[in-house]
Amino acid sequence: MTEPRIIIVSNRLPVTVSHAGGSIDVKPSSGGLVTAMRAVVSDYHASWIGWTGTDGEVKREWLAPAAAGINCDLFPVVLTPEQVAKFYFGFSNEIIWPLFHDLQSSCNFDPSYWNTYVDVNETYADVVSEVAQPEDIIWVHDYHLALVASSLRRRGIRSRIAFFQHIPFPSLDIFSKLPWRKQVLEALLEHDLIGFQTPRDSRNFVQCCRALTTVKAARDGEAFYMHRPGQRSNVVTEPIGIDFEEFANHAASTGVLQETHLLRAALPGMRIVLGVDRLDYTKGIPERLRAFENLLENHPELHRTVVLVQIVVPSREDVPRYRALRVEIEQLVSRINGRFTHTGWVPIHFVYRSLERAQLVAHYRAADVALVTPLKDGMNLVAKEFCAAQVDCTGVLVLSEFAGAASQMKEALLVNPNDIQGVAESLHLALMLDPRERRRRMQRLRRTVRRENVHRWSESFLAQLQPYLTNRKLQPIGQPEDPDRLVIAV
Ligand code: ADQ
Repeated sequence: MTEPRIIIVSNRLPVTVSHAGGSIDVKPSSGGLVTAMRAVVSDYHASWIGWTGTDGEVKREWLAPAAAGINCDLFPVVLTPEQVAKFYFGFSNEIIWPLFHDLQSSCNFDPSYWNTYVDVNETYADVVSEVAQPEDIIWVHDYHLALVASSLRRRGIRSRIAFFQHIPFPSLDIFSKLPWRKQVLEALLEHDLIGFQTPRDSRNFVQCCRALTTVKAARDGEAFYMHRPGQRSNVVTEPIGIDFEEFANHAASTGVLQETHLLRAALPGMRIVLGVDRLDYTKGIPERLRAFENLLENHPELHRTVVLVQIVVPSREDVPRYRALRVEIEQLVSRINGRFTHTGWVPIHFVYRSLERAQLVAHYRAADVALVTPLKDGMNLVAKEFCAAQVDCTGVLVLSEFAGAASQMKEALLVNPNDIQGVAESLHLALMLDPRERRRRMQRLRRTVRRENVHRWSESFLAQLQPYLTNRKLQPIGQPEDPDRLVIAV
């Protein structure tokens, strides 16, 4: 029997199309989901369905060179300008994104967003039903597409469907604020397999289902069986990883080593503290800048010896809140630099653009400390990429306890990103840490990141679909023999 094909469905394709001045530009997309999935598509016979980021025309043949490059067929979803406004900028970015990152006061529960969200999920389901064969595995990604599986089920599609949530899943009291909470949960329960980044996210989801739907939940270790007559799904925790070998080998390459020397030579005698983020208010960039300011305030002996290199990749620039964040960051950088700069020493170097992979890896290698302090984050791949690139094991990771990565990366210095003084103290500790202790911590972190890599993540996640028969109305194989053995609790 041939291997089933994996149909990846995500909001964005791994390529972005733009129509600039009458010509067509096709570029790689950025962001954590795309980075991770691009690394694993070649492990499978895969096709990828998603939007290309434009509301203009898209022809499949324009995507062919990119598809050949990642060894995966690409199928574009076409959205109208109104759909982009209400589905992407509206429902996804003004409701789900802030709510699921515990920022409910930032939500705009505009009722017109929901209808467009339903329509656009139907549009994705239209493309899936054209592309997928019954034996294919359909793998839906993230909160933009919570309703695709239920639309496919209504069309009678009985293929195996998995869902992975890259961002956090909030607690019941926060999730309950969503006016369409029941519809979203009911739709998610149409998947055979539902994966989350951390045990806390899985528990939150199950607790919401138990409180707001009629489903019964049974626990077995860290997995949950969700069942009601004629329907069953498994909920699992599967923390996403990175392509460790690719990052580590790249970091050890001559090209990156040269780039690293150039970076260090440009900052002679300096200890380098590094921040790397997509522009987003969940990443805690202003709080981090204030923590660095606090360090300089309380430790004048560090003046002229340490710099913060903050790299920000532009994101969602059409959204006023993101534009305002950029201005806030620029003003803070300028104020702090104005306050502390001496001739020959500028404390904060702010880079606002996407970097080539080699340059990014060189920054990871050159850094003495990575300051990864999101206010809340599903996982955070930057923390893992930094460790993979630390081939000399000389760097220290300071990591927010609210990043999903914190549940795996215990040898980092864990901080509360809202505690400006606490972050400054941990940063000081990181800079002072004895080289042997740095090495010990980094070696352990690298072992974890190597073991829990992105290939293992996708294999292990998809393997949990195996107990299911293609026709999900049949009893799944591998159902626990003695359900009483399971703890019915969350
Ligand atoms: P993101 O919120 O996009 O992902 P993250 O996990 O940090 O966040 O990934 C960002 C990616 O962008 C990294 O791979 C990084 O290398 C890249 N990047 C960042 N700055 C860059 C720059 N200046 N130039 C080039 N590349 C840059 C979402 C969730 C996360 C989750 C991922 C994967 O919000 O919590 O970890 O999905 O599941």
